[in-house]
Amino acid sequence: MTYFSVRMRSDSAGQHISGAERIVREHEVPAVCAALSERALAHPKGMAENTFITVEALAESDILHVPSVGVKEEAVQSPSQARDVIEELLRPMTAYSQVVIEGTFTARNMRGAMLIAADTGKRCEPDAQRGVRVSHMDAYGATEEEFKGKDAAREAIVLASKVAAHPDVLAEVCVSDDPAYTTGYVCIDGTYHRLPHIKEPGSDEGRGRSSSNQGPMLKR
Ligand code: PML
Ligand code: MG
Repeated sequence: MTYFSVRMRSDSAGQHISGAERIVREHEVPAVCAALSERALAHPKGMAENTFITVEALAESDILHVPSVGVKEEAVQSPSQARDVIEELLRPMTAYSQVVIEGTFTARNMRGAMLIAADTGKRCEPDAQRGVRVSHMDAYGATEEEFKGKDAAREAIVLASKVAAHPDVLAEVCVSDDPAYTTGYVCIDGTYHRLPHIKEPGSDEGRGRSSSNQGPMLKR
């Protein structure tokens, strides 16, 4: 059976507005294209001037099913507490946890995520401004209804599950690029630790990336 990857990204004046994607059956493609383009037009960051939708056929045999990460809500009250939780979780993985944390909060204008080597603290992406991007993913059995509105957490869990399934990824840290969205996460050992108040509302932290949503990934 053929599936289709449907991906949307939108921008205004060169600034990323929104990105989202699905993997669906042929009969769902038109409705999903409509729903994703509506999302770009009605985005809290402003109506997108340009929306790009890519539809690609995927053979069922090319689709890999991986388990969803477990979710743990952390009782975090402030950005500094969030940093402490990230530091505590990363410390057993690398001597460079501060490099990862600084990278998460200070990167600007990257198009993808950083990939940092756990044993050196050095970046590994061939193009540092582009970073690495995670794409072609969806929740198995997700329905159109569930995807009507933006559900940032649900989409982030799908992305984090794909990242976590890679044997060389030890951890992933995320701060949203949406200035109003102040919940982030660190995903490590198959658990997605949700961190409310990871940044102050209105902060441009997390604006380092465009549509990939995730911050540094720590590579084995
Ligand atoms: C969460 O609510 O669990 C974190 C979601 C991060 C969303 C990142 C984004 O869409 O910009
Ligand atoms: Mg986003």
